[in-house]
Amino acid sequence: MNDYESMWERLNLDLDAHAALLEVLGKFYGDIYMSQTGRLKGMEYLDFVLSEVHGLRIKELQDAKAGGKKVIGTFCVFVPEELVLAASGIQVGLCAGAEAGRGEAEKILPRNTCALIKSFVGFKLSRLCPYIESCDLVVGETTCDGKKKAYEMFAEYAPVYVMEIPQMKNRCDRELWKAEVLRFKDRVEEVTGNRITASGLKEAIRIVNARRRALQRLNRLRAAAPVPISGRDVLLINQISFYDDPQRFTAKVGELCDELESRVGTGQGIVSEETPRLMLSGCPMAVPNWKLPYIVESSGAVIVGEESCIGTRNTRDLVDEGAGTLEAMLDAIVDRYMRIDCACFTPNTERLEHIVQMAGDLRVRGVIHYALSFCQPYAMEAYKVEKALKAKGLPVLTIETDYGMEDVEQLKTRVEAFVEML
Ligand code: BJ8
Repeated sequence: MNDYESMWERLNLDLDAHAALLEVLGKFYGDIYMSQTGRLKGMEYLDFVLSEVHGLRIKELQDAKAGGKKVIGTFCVFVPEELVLAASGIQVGLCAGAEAGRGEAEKILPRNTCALIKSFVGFKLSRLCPYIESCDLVVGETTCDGKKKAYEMFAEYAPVYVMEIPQMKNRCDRELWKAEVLRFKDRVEEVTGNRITASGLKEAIRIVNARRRALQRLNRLRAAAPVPISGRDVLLINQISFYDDPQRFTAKVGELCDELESRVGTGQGIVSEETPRLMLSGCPMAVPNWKLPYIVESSGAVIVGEESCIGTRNTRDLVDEGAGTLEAMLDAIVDRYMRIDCACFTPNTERLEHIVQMAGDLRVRGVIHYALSFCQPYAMEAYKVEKALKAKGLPVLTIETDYGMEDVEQLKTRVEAFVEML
């Protein structure tokens, strides 16, 4: 048994099922990522992190825990990482994008539950996720009904804490959200045993903003024509931002952007300038959910933006760094997170405005709206998104799918037909 296997055994993973999962993941990654040509040298770091996603990164978490740090897992970009970092904790994203564990999940969840929820519940019940097993606290949130109710069940298996997320954006909703941020601060302090100070929070805000700025820079550079990096690679970078050490990640993305900048400077692209530019909009694509981007980019188009929580919804807004006192910094955090335009809000007109603006800025020829099957908030909002984009003369393809591979051929036919008519 190698070192990682003994670590996974200590974490009580199902070793055989876990080995099978890693094998499938490796093959999938090879087909979708390593088959690309003209990748940036900077992607080697991301390939390495992904290859060690259940290895070295988990070892780092275990070593940090042995040194007294606490690990806090999340499923939603509403959970303010700044507070966890300010209390010397480590925050990791737990959303899962794989089908493994679905059978176990369906024993306790209705079959008509979205794949993302089934995936995280299935990973826990099947003992497949070393991140969940490393967590001292798992933070849920009252966004969609499916997640809200799933956390009640999840709490039977893991230490769950739920944040209440408002559903509207009136003054009373901001008050509720502020109270929730303060309640979360207390809980983080209790779990970590560390008090959050003004200087600690200032530094945490700086660290998380720096990561957002690095990803914003990446998004600006990828928008060049010809397109200098594939949508798949940018999605992977965004996915890894939820797992990796924030400062190391920011430095590596900075290096990758330097390389990208010189590529853009010399007019080098990964596809010809005539290749139709598309944008994805909708549900988050958690690692290793690469199905749709792969289909799109092997159908003669290139993805230049993701309007999603694993994309610009998570990186667009910064926390105001001008605040000096702890109270003012907490207010700045409250305000920044209230700007998230998740489809769980009503009304949610700012999302439509952002999508139209983004499609214009990125000069896309069309938008693919992506909702996971049984995700009511995003599937319903697709109607308004389509209407807003069509009013600007932009074609939209609406897709509902899950993590299964059964519909790949059917999706490919639809995407190819869409790309052809652009
Ligand atoms: S802020 S998008 S990360 S809630 S796909 S579980 S909505 S039924 S993920 Fe999300 Fe936070 Fe919103 Fe972003 Fe429910 Fe839909 Fe499933 Fe979803």
